[in-house]
Amino acid sequence: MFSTADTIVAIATPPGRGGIGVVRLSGPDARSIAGALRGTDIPLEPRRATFSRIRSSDQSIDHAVVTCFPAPNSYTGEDVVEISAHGSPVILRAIVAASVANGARLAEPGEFTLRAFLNNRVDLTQAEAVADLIDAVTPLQARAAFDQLEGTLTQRIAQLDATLFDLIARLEASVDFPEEGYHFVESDELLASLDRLLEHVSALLSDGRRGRMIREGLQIAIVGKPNVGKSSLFNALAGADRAIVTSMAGTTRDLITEAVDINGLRVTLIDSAGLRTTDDVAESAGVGLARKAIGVADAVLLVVDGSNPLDDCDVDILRETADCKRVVVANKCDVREEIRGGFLRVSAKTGAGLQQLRDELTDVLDVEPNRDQPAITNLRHVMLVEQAHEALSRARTGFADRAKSLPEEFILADLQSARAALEEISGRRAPDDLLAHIFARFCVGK
Ligand SMILES: Nc1nc2c(ncn2[C@@H]2O[C@H](COP(=O)(O)OP(=O)(O)O)[C@@H](O)[C@H]2O)c(=O)[nH]1
Ligand SMILES: [Mg+2]
Repeated sequence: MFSTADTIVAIATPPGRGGIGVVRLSGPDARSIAGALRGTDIPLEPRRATFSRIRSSDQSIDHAVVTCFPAPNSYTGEDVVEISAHGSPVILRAIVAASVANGARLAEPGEFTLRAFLNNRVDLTQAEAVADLIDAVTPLQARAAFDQLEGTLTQRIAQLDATLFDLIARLEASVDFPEEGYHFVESDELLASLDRLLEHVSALLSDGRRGRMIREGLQIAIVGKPNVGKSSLFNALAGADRAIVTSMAGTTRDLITEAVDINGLRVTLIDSAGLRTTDDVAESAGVGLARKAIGVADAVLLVVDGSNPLDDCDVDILRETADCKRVVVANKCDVREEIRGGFLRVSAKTGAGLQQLRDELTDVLDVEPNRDQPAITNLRHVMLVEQAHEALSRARTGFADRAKSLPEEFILADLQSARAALEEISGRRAPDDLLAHIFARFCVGK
């Protein structure tokens, strides 16, 4: 389905104007097309930035720096030429058009990285990491994506795969030479190996929750009774006046969301209507939405008014959210202190206590990543590792019950399907429609 026979071209830098804009060519004709654009037969020296005048058939377009990366030592594994011109969309489009006139084809989204994958420059998890790295909004997201790009997950999966491969080979030998019994694989040893594998796979999964929170971000609902300063805190954490703040109770009705960076985590804050019983139809709909937000959020930021004693309404909400991951803050600590007890004291007005609040939020979310352990950040990977885990557990149960003379072929089949799941992660077995789906997420030029 995917052809790498032709030469593709795209603008690699983001839309808009900048000091430099880059047009990238990849494929067998990249160098000759670059020659046509430069109007010379003198070949580009590998990896040497060369100042060139770029022209279309009828006119000069720009002065540019052209660099050639011959196959296989390039991003895609093919001949690649990068043309760094002035960053004007008009100029960059003209260079792309001139490339097409000389035989290139416009690249599809993600096609450069797809070619890197097809040419074995990267595996599928690394290709996915490129998209994540480009999409990263917080430094922590960028770090997790970069770790994956460096191949930490690739290596880990490869280790598991190698162990499985060895087990399967020995078990197959036993099946093929039944008179030898389990000569090639002692049953205790096989059970022990399976247990070790299961342990490693479980460890990957347990870190998957953290990894996904880093990559996908998470949601925190700000709740409390009316007028305690939820919207003010929302604005303070967002660093912008997004929600309306008034001294009137019941101002906020819709859910207002804003993506913010909390200690490197990408968090969507949800401001909601104050939880109280009310006859106002719109406000009561807002209260319903607030309750839903509590239900879906990864954590709750419960706000009480620190300048007034707790009342029944506060106590109800404290009880209602008792089972949630939550941080309770006593806001308006700039006024006076009425509430004692374990609440964190903050002021949306002065900013007091806000950094401590961010720290407590990241603590309850418990996502601090473990550097020594590759984090699975991607739902596709999580699901496949889960599949592998299930298949391994089945194999283990089957093997432990061998007294009931379950044929080895059954165990083998389970081990094979565990292996198939792992290989789909790395892309060693990846159907074309899966690849198309993954690379469609990229933007053009990547
Ligand atoms: N002194 C003081 N007033 C605050 C603070 N936070 C909010 N307020 C005031 O409390 C009132 C209600 O704030 P708002 O954010 O709309 O509360 P919400 O109904 O919980 O969203 C407004 O008059 C705010 O100016 C604070 O930290 N200190
Ligand atoms: Mg409000």
